[in-house]
Amino acid sequence: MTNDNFFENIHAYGKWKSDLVGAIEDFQDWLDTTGLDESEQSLKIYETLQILKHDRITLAFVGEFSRGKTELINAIFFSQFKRRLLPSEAGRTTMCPTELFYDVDEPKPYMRLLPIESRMEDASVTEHKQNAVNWTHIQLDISSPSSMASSFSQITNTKKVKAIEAKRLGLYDIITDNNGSELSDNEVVEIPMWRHALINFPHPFLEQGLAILDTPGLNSLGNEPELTINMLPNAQAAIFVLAADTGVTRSDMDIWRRHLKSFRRNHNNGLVVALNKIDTLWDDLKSEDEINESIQRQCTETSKTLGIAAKRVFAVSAQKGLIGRVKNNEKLVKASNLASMENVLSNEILPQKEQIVRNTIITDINEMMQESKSVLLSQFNAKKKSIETFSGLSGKNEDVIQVLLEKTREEQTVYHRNAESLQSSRQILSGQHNRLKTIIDLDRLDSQVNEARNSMKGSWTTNGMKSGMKTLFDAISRSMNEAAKQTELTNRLVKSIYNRFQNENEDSDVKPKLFSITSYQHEIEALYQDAEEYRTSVYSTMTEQSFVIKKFFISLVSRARNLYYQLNKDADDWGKRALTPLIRQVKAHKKELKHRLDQLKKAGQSRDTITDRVSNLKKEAKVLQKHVFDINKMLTTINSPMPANTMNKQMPNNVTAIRA
Ligand SMILES: Nc1nc2c(ncn2[C@@H]2O[C@H](COP(=O)(O)OP(=O)(O)O)[C@@H](O)[C@H]2O)c(=O)[nH]1
Ligand SMILES: [Mg+2]
Repeated sequence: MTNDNFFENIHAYGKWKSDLVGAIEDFQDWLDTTGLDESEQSLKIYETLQILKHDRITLAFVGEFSRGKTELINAIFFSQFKRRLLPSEAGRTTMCPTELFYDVDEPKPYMRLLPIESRMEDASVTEHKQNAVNWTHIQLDISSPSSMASSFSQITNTKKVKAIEAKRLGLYDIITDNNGSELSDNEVVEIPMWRHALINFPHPFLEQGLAILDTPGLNSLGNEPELTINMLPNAQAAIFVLAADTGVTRSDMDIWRRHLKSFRRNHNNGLVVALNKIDTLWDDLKSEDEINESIQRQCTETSKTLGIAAKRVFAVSAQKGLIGRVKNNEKLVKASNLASMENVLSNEILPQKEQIVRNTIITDINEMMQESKSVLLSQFNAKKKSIETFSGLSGKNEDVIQVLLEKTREEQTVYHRNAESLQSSRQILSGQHNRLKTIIDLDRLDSQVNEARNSMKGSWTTNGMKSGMKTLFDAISRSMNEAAKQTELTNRLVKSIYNRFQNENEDSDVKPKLFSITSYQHEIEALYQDAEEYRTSVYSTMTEQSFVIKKFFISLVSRARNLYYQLNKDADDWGKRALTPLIRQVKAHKKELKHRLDQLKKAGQSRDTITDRVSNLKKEAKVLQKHVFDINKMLTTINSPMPANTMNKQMPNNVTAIRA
C-alpha cells in the first residue's frame, strides 16, 4: 500500500497547471493570428508563463532535533526508492536546512551546499541562491538510490573548530560544557559543515511543483532568522513534528512559539502537528484499546498544550510507515496512520494553492483575454456596419455615395478627436503615476533602512533592534499610507477617463482598470508582526546575540525589499496597461473607418464590384467570429476549476493500533 491518494491529488494539481500553461500559450498564438499582439501583452504573457512554470508548493517540516522530521519526509515522499533516501537513521541528524525541489531551468540533478563560513558575510541565503559559485556542487546519479543516499549524507556533516571560531560564526554566544561551565576559546567544538542545502532532482512529486523544506532543530532555527522571517512564511504548509517518547518538551514549546505561531496567524490552513514515534507506545503486553487510549490521551494533551484543535494533531509513526511502504506491509502502513495526515495536507493545501493561482495569475490572464475579446467585438461591429453600408449601395446614385463618404469622414474626425483626448489623458495619468512611483521607490526604502540602521547606532542589541525596527516600520507605514492616498487619486482619474470615453462611444463597455495596494499593506503588517514575535520571543529567552540580531535585520530588510520590488512591478504594469483597452478600441475603430472610406471611394469610381466587396466583408466578419469563438474556448479553459478527484475522500484521523 502506497500513498496513492496523495500522489493523485498532487498529480491532478500538476495537470491543471499544465492545462493552464497550454491555454495561455494558445492565447499568445491567437494574438499573433488576430494581429492583436502588442509587445507589452506578449511580455506579460511570457512573465506569467515563467511564474507558472516556476511556481512551487512548499511543505516545511519544523521541530526539535531527532523528532523524526527527516524520517517523515522519507516515508511520505521517497518510499518508492525502497530505502531511507535522506539520512534519518539513529545518530545522524540533519545539520542544515535542506530544500528539495525540481528546478525546471536546471534539469540535471544536483545537490548544492553552502559552506557554514558564508555566515560571516552579510548576504542572506536567498541572495546566495542567486549565485551558484558560492555553493559546493555535487552531481546526483538518480539511477542509483544508494549513490544518491550517500551524496545526501553530506547534510549531516559536521566539523571540529575552536570555540572562538564557532563564536565568530555566530553559532554560539557562550559555549558551555556538559557541566555548564564556559569553554575556553581554544577548546574544540563541533559545528555544522554546511549552512544550507539545495537538492534538485526529477522526482514525480517534485516535478509537479512540490518543494520540501527540512529544518534542523532549535539552534539552527534561532541562528538563521531568515528561516522564520522569510522561508517559513512562504511555505504553504508546515508540519510541526513532536515525538511521543519525549512528549512536548521545553525546547519543542520554544520552537512552537517562535517559529510556528506566526505561521498559523498568516495561514488559514496548512499547519498540522505530527505526534511521531507512536510505535514507541505499542506494547505487546497491552490491549489494543489500552494503547489507542494512551495515544489518544497524548494527542489531546498535545492539542491542549499547543492550543490547537485536536483534529490537527496526527499520531503517526514515520519509521513504521517507511518500513511498511518499503516492504509492502499494508498492516504496518495502516498502523503508521500516515495516510490520514497526508490526506488532510493535500485536501487543504492544493485547493488553497489553486485559489492563489486563480487570484493572481488567472485574474490577470482573464482580464487580458476579455480585453482582446472586446477589441475583436468592436472590430466585428464596425465590420457589420460596413456590410450594411455597402449592401444598401447597389443601384444607388453618385449622391448617395457622396453622402456616405461625408458621414464616414465625420465619424473619422470624431474618432480622431477621441484619440487625441485619450493621448492627453494618458499624459496626465502618467504624471499621477510617477508621483506614486516616487513614493514606493526602492531607493527611498533603502534610505529608510539606512536611517533605521543609524538609529541603532551600531548597537546590535535587543534595545537597538527594538528602536531600529520601530524606525523602519514607522517609515514604511508612512510611505504606504501616502501611496494609498496617491493610488486613490490616480484611480479617480482613471475612472473619469473611462466615463468620458463611455459617454462618447455608446457601444463601448470596458471597465476601468484600477490599482490597489491593500494587499501590500497587509503583507507589511504581517511582516511586522512576524518580526515582533520573533524579536520578543528570542530575546526573552536568549542572551544578547549581536550576530543573530544582524542576521535578523538582514532577513527583515530582504523580505521588505522583495515586497517593494513586487509592488513596483505591479504598479509599473498597471501604469502601462490602465488605458490600453480604450486605446486599442480607438485604434481598431479607426482602422475599420479608414478601410470603409477607401472602399466607398472605389465604389464611387466603379459600382460593378459592390457585390464582391460585400461578400469579402462577410468573409472577414466570419473570420472575426471564429476568433471570438476561439477566445471563448480559452476563457472557459482558464476559468474551469481543478478537476474533481480523490480530494473528497477524507479519512478519519483516529488510529488503530495494529502491531507489526
Ligand atoms: N521509533 C521510532 N523512531 C523514529 C521514528 N521516526 C524517526 N525515528 C528515529 O528518530 C531519530 C531521528 O530521526 P530523524 O528523522 O533524523 O529526526 P530529525 O532530526 O527530526 O530529522 C532516528 O534515529 C530515527 O530512526 C518513528 O516513527 N519511530
Ligand atoms: Mg532531520
